[in-house]
Amino acid sequence: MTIMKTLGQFIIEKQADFPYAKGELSRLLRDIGIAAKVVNREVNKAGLADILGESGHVNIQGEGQKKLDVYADEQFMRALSSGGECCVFASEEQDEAVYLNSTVSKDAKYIVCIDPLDGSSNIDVNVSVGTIFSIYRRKSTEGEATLSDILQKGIHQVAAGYIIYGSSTMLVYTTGKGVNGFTLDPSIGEFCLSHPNIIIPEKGNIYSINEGNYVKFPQGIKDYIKYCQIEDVATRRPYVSRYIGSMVADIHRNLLKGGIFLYPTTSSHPQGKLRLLYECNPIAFIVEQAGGKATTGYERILDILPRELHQRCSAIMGSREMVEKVEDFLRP
Ligand code: P6P
Repeated sequence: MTIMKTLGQFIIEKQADFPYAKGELSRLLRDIGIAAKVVNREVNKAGLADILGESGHVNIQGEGQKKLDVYADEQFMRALSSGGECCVFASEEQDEAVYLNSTVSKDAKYIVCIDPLDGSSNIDVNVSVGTIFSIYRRKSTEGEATLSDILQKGIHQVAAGYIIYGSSTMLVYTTGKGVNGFTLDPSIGEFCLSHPNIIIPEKGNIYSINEGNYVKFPQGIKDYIKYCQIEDVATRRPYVSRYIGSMVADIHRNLLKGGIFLYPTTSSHPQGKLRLLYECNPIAFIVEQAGGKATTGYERILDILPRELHQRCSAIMGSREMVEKVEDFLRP
């Protein structure tokens, strides 16, 4: 009989990996897990409740905010501000970072960058969506945290993860010692360890890219797409094209099966479309911890020093050999 291990039990067990840990990060991860269960409940009944559709607001990205976007943002901010371990909450849905200086959070050491509901354009058509989060320790040691505490390189993340609200709801995270996946068991309301020590296959035959942008891609990306489509038995080509348009879903599939996810620069998004702090950095940390590679096509994503909160970057992430092949095509 397999021993069931809940997220909470796992977090506490792994806390021993950090000798000086006093439980703050464990409590922070627990708070995220709680908010994820609340969001999951609403996502699962979205079709029934009056929670579909547009909220009528537009976020800083100029994107129409869905009602569930706003709801998810509120739930994570509420859980983190009441949990007392988070001093700054930087969200895709908030123009500016939220500095949680309440009495509960006055000694908080952690910063959370989050995309509360990624892929939200898919919500109304019942396609998987996700939450992506990234956790840093503040660098400053006194006074209130500042923007420079948030704008840290991805290599300084202490933890990162995503929740995928799909055919089942899973929470996948890393604290820098491997990647583990937990599936929500609705009958007991607990995330249970279902995918221990996730390793992405070195090679894969799935490529995920929005080929509708073909004419806007750099030539090297166009050449790589054609490479994927050429028949070659030895390299299992032509590859399989799979693109959901929900980053968490595309990444999760490629993480388990092997493959590559590409959101390169385009003529309409010369910096790339995806956001560095709460999409690319956390996913890059997970992909690298699972043995894969995550670059912009030219440099390691985790080495980028952010200049601004909602900075964008291009993303080529997945099975190491596949990412390196794209880099070859992009090399002058
Ligand atoms: P496109 C969703 O809006 C998102 O941020 C990611 O989840 C997804 O991978 C990407 O944008 C899809 O963008 O331009 O292909 O629709």
